[in-house]
Amino acid sequence: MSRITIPTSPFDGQRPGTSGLRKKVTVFQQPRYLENFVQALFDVLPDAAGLTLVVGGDGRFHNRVAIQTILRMAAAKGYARVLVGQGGILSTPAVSAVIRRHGASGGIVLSASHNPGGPEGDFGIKYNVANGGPAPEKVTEAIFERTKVVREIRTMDTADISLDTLGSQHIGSTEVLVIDPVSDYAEVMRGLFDFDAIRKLFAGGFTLRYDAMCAVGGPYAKALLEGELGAPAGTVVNGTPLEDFGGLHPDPNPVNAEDLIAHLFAADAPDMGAASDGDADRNMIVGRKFVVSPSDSLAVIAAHATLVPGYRAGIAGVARSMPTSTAVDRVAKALGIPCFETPTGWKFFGNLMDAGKVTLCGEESYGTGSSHVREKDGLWAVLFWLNLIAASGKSVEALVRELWAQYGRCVYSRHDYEGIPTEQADALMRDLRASLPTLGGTSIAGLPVAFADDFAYTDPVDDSVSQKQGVRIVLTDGSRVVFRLSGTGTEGATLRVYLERHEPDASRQDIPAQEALQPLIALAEMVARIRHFTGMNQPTVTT
Ligand code: VG1
Ligand code: CO
Repeated sequence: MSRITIPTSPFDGQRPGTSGLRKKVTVFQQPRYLENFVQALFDVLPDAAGLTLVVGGDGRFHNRVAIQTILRMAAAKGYARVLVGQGGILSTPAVSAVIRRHGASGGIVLSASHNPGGPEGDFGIKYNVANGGPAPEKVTEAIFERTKVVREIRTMDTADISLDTLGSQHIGSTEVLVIDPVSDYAEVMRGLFDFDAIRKLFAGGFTLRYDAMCAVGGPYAKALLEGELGAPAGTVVNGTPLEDFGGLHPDPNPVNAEDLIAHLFAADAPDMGAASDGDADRNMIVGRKFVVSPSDSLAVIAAHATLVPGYRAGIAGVARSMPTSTAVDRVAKALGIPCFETPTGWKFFGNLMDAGKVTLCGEESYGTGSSHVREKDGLWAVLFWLNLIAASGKSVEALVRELWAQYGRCVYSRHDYEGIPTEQADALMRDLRASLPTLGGTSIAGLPVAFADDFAYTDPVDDSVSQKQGVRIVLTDGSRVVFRLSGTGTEGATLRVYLERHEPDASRQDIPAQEALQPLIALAEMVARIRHFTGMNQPTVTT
């Protein structure tokens, strides 16, 4: 059993996107593709002597193969200890919890999150730092630079270890500890929520349907909801992680989780519905015959946080990604706490949480979380809602309607145009950016534009600057249209168009979002010429 060095040459395009490096499984299956990236990562990290690394993934196709490769390389790097989830399984928020609870120096998450899985699907890898959160841009950029010059892979010539047996094994002098994927995470949840109150809620007949979408959220949801909180068996559906997610697209929104929506709109609908994504960091909350927008969910959580034991003392501040609706800003203002606006991607929240500036964060893309870990956390959000319902005695719909009554409704929608040839998407953004200086103060499609810019962010903690984070066109009444290209896709480009309009008039708050947003949809087409550049007459996905 010895260290070996394998010669290699760089692969193009190993730049991490919004959340790690994501490519087709077939790309990752190329000899040395994963190894090069991991070597580049290990090359930019300091010496690993005495340090602990956490490794786990969402169980998708290629997960086990990748984990064995990484374990051997981690041993060659010289880690004292590697903690790996049993079966190679760890949800993204669980990786974050394990890093923090065990004082690890970092962790590797194997997931392409909400992207489809299976041999024809996607795979991904992401590095999290010692605070439990995604590596900041300066680290991901350093890794990318290193991938361009990597020439040798350092590994061990050892057999695979058993990922299914709990306990300690060794690769060289590195201890590999296979851990229960749920227990650390469950302990964090017990410390935050009123489990007794939630138990009483279920005992009193409250019904929930939690759709884990055949992804990694299943074991966590089953253990906590059905195991510990007394929800009846069958509350968690699609609860066994499958390598191809059973062919589902594990992206919890009303389009991909249509089965859940159908159940919540049926005559015998449960009181609440919920779903999580491939790596269980996203969540969708649904009331009986009532869909909750993620931006509203964040605002409701912020407004009532002190009803939950872990947040009883109040929240320090909130943060949202720029395209997320301003609903939470309004709540923050009323609470007298700061609200930060960051670029898209959870990595931008880490500094704010470490500095104690924010407690809660969220994104419009079905991501919500708090400083209990440094990732968004799907089941945490579901438990938060259950705790709020238990403590307030109000339904999902009532809590959202109360928010609208007090602050007005931020009518919101996202239009995705998927699979655009990259050159065409780039041309659209280039033209749009070029037109920005002339838009402020004019009227487009009859709507008065206050300003138009390309969002840039200066991190208030370390002063790092991130440019070109999305084009926004803001009207004089605060309505907005935002354009950006996805940084998580693996095929062509995806254009995301985000639409927001504030509706204070209660009598107009039930107008369907697409109808209420029609003027902004027209404006988006006029300024960006989406049809011209994409050849598409309508979005591929509307949420
Ligand atoms: C998308 C979402 C973003 C989210 C990211 C990772 O990124 O818009 O809000 O943080 O996915 O989520 P993009 O660049 O495709 O818009 V997950 O659950 O896939 O790790
Ligand atoms: Co995810």
